[in-house]
Amino acid sequence: GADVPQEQKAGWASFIKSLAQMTGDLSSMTAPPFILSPTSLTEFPAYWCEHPAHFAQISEGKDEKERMERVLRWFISTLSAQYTTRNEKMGSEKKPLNPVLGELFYGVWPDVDGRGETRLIVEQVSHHPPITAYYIENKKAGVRLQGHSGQKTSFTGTAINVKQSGHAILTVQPRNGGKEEKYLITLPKLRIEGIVWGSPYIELTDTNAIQSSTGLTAQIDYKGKGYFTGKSHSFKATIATSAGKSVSSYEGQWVGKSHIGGSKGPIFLDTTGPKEEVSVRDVTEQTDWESRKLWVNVAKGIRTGNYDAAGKEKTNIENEQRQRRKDEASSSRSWEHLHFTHVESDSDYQVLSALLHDKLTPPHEDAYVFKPETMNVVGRPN
Ligand code: 0T9
Repeated sequence: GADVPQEQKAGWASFIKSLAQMTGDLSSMTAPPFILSPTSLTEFPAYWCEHPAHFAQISEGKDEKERMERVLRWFISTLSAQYTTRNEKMGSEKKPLNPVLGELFYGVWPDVDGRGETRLIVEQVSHHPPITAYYIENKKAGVRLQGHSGQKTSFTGTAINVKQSGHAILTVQPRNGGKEEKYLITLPKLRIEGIVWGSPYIELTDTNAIQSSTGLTAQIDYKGKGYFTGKSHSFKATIATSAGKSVSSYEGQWVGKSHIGGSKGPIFLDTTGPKEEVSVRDVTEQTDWESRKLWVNVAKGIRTGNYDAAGKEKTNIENEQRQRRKDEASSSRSWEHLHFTHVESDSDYQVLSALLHDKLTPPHEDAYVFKPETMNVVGRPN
């Protein structure tokens, strides 16, 4: 534990011990203060759009192939935000705040250079296990993303393996007037390394896929140090037809440059440039269920090192939630989602996963379908 503060070394050691007993969901485990983040998991879907121009430009692709390539470019461009932001901003991966059921997060990327405004709506749709549903839309560009995200974690003794559950569906209305296209995005696996030292970071492993309704498939393979390039955070991707014929390939680092064809080919993407963080209304203007308002005192405690205060505030929130669940049970009412409707089997997923020919992908998955009529609803009555 070289990176663990002296007075928290014992706490870190016992946290690592308890990881060995963990059964799939470590979100509710207590961890030593130095590893706590003041940010809730409901904020994470914003990482899908820190390159809003790549998102908007998907629909400008002139044909199916070009649009698939743009989907892949946007997808790869999201990875450094999703998986390395905490290391960049806070020195290591940190344990996010575990959202409460019904927690909300709203954001926007403003219209710049006529690309259109992009809006983000997030709702915590399950607390145990934690599941976050999100909807991102750029109406003008004709591009929208709907998805949900959960995690199953296991401890190897030195690393945490995270299998992501859920999927996302990207819907694209081509600007040239072509037929609407859908893309199923499956999610990569991750490994949290550096646990023993107390400086965790994420490496992506295995593969994920993007399956288009046009028949084209992109497959992305991830490798860390020492495989394709000797560099960490590397990937190779191929786009293939439904007959399995390769159309194009890409390789490089998802935290840096990647190339078309081979490692010496033309630049496909350079993610080292600036990311556009989502704009969020000031806490003083937020409603009670919005993430930053809900957690404001806990976050303040964590930021200022006042962990006792943070702990007390967190307990208050948890007690209030427990009481709500009790009240619901005794009045036989159940919690209702504000922005999403739960469906047992996602019909888009069903169609697209059948095209994917991926034996590892189950034929059915549930989903949280965004209710378009709630697009302008901000917050719920208390
Ligand atoms: C969806 C993303 C996800 C959420 C986070 C595993 C993790 C919770 C889920 C998968 C986003 O699109 C992408 C990025 C980071 C993922 C988190 C990293 C992490 O450590 C947490 C888990 C629950 C922990 O807090 C582990 C405990 C900790 C001591 C290690 C830092």
